Amino acid sequence: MDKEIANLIHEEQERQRHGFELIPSENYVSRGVLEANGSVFTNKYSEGYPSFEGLTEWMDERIAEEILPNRRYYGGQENTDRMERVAIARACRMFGADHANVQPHSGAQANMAVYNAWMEPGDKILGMDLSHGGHLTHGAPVTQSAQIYNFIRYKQKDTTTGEIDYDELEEIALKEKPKILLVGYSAYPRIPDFKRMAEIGNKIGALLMADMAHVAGLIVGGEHPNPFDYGFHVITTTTHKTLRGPRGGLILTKGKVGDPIKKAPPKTLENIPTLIDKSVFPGTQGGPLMHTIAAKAVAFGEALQPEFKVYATQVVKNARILAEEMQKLGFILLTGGTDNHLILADVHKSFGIDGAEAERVIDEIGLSLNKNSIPDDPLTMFKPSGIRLGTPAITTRGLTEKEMPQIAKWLKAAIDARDDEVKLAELKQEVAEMAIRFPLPSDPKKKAKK
Ligand code: DSN
Repeated sequence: MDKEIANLIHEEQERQRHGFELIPSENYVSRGVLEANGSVFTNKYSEGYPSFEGLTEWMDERIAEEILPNRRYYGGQENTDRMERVAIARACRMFGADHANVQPHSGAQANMAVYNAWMEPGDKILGMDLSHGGHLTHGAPVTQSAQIYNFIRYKQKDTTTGEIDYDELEEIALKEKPKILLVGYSAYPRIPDFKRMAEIGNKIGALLMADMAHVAGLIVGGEHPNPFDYGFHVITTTTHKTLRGPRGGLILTKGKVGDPIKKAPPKTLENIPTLIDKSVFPGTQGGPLMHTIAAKAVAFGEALQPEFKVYATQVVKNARILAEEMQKLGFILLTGGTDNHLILADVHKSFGIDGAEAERVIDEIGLSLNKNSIPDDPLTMFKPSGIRLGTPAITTRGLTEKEMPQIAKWLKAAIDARDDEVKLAELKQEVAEMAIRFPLPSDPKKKAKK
């Protein structure tokens, strides 16, 4: 119907098929997720919430699918209600949460909704410094969150190991008494000490918030600690990274579930689920994207299957081996390696090239990754010292430890051939030849010949 856009969709599909995605925050969704995301639920307005009645029973039984009186502002909700309840039930089961809000349009919206639920303008929040791995929405000066709230920072003590300076963090927390202690990062290859963080936060009565956008799928797959096991109160995440769903956000909470339409309850930790529901809608969002929630539900269903555990284990194994192979070829890695799905390399120190140039030449051969600042980067945001890459997407394509040495060799070869267009074209051909042997999970399966 629209040739111009259809052609661009086709070209993007071909780009994805003929290359490999190494951006650690991206993934390839299943056909089921793609179809739900493109479904007629996109036509529906569903401001408000379904009934939360029987919430704990949904976790084990199918009564999530019963039609119950809802808390919506529009009619025609018999299917959206049941679908959103299934999504909530699956989200709670994945993380062992008491409640889930599946409506945030993105991770940024999820974080803003939590801040808005718990803090007043000007209140303090303690999070990781941006250049040490924190995210934009953790108070980068250019964001709205930084204009409203007062962000204070902790850092890594030693960037060769990635160890966080917990003593400094405790000192800052006791002095500043932030309302929220925020753990969770976009460019950090190690696992934080959730127990120590929880102890520090509890000393000052802070809300313990974990932004697990990058590692959510690893938590569900048993390859990363679950902050709820250490007493955290809130987990925010995106749904499209290691969790392998549609682009979107999700908030998981511990506490007592109340009625989001009634007057706001007192700001206590117990009331967090309801405070957050009210903060998502009507606090910070309007109509939820019901087609995206349907696709989230499909992805959550997939993540609850035993195969997803195998996937998460392979993601971590692939990242470890890729990191080792890169080190053999001279890449200097921040923190000396990885414990999760992502790798941060200082290409400036390794090869005298900046991260933007490395991103460009590696892209030219069909491998996508992103330039990234390193802690206290001597270079600029647009031409930083580092590159960031990871294995969630290539593991979905079916790559295992067998293919990791080749990926590392291509990364180094592209950097070496940065001024040699002929060599770069040869490398692109090699990448494409391997990539087409590993179809996208959403590609139609070829029928066996009779
Ligand atoms: N933009 C995401 C990332 O790439 O890490 C974080 O939201």
